[in-house]
Amino acid sequence: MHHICYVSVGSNMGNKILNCQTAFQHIGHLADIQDVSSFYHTEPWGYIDKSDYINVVLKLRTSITPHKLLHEFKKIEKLMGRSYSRSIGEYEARIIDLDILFFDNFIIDNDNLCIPHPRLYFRNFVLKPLSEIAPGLICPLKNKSILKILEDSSDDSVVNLYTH
Ligand code: PH2
Ligand code: MG
Ligand code: MG
Repeated sequence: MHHICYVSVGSNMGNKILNCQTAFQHIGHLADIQDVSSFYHTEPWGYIDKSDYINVVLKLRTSITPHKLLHEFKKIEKLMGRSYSRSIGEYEARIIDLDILFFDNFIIDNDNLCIPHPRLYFRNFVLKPLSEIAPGLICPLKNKSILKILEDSSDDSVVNLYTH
């Protein structure tokens, strides 16, 4: 049984593009990477005075379960040197962050895993790259397309196509 999954990849430390590309290689061992959005240079969302991010969204085809995928993503984040010292409610700089956005049309609401990702509706850094590769994808919770969610979002944080 195969599943289609959308993943947000972000980095705001070190060589951000290279960090994302390294993550793609690791993810490629778990899933078929079927599509990759452009890289976006994004304003830090949810905090002030932090480094800008590079963000990108992937479309995956995989036979593993959402919980297993989450577990594997945490392993990749650790392997790549991410530290987790943040206090609750605060974001810290990260080498790599891998977040599951959608997994087929599953709706999961556990302590450690929530799909669709609960904050995607408020984040241009997710909605812009996602709308590039999946504008017509319907969110199973909102019953709206990604394009419509982007149009309806009031986030005004800056998200630009990355150019060298
Ligand atoms: N991730 C966060 C918090 N803020 N801002 C941007 N621009 N990109 C991110 O990936 C990001 C963020 C929490 O994971
Ligand atoms: Mg995140
Ligand atoms: Mg995360």
